[in-house]
Amino acid sequence: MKESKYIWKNGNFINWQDATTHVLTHALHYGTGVFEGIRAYQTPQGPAIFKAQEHYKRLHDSAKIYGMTLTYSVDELIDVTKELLTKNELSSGYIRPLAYYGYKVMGLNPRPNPIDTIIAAWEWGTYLGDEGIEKGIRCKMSSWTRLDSRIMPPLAKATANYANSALAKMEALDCGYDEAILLNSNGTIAEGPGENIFVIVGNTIYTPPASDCALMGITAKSAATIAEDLGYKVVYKSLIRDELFLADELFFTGTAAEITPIREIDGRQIGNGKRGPVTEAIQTTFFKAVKGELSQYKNWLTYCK
Ligand code: PPE
Repeated sequence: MKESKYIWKNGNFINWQDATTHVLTHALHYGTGVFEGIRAYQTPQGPAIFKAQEHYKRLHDSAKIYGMTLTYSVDELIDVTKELLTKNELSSGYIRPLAYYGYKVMGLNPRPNPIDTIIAAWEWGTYLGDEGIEKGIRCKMSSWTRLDSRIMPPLAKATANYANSALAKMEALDCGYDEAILLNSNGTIAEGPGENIFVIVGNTIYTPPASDCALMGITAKSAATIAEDLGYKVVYKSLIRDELFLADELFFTGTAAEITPIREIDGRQIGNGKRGPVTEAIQTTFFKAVKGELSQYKNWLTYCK
């Protein structure tokens, strides 16, 4: 990965190499942390953070679900992020805030430990490959089930949840695919290990609701807004695997994945096996919006200066 100069930790900007932690850090053993993934894009007015408010609000929501009280407010975290991008001289990049139980005592109760907060930012290109963004990727239906709220809260972006995602990701890669799609414990479609999924049939676009154990994606919401503005109908409903096979087009959304078409699932071609016209239209608008080229979406961006 491309290292930057500084990482912010508990109020201070420290050198990237010095942002280390004790091996008995609570979160390292028990996954007791909450995090975010945010992108900043290059715009004519300098780097702009995409939906900063929404991402830091979700960090606070994740903490609330886990009974954690964060040290820094949404506004404080946004200010730090602006400063971090500027100090690191990043014109665009990926931002990773993380709040976790640090080092003091071992044992399952995290609360006696301090909560440490960090924000890192670095250059990060396409998540599923430049070719994937244009041509679409190949997915595997995972043998792993997406965690449900009786086991782990799927709406919290908590570090522990990502062991489930990592298992699904590794399985898909080991089987020669680019990415996984997970069912929930009811057997309907949940999402990818780090992406929401959209299913296009004619002029209607379907995506699973929160109750199907999908993270409420911020990119997903943006894609849905764009789709509606382009004249498509967006419907949140439970979906079965068959509906994916029979879709005209499929795409993933995510901060890292942005908008990535899916061209195949388990050996079955989706639609015409390429990025479809609806996906392309949404993608094109999305990339213009994040780069500050469309005034109607300008409130999605927070500039550093
Ligand atoms: N579902 C999951 C499980 C998920 O992790 C993400 C983001 C999404 C949906 C999309 O949400 P949003 O980013 O708000 O549109 N996954 C983050 C982590 C990826 C990683 O590999 O790390 C991300 O995209 O930043």
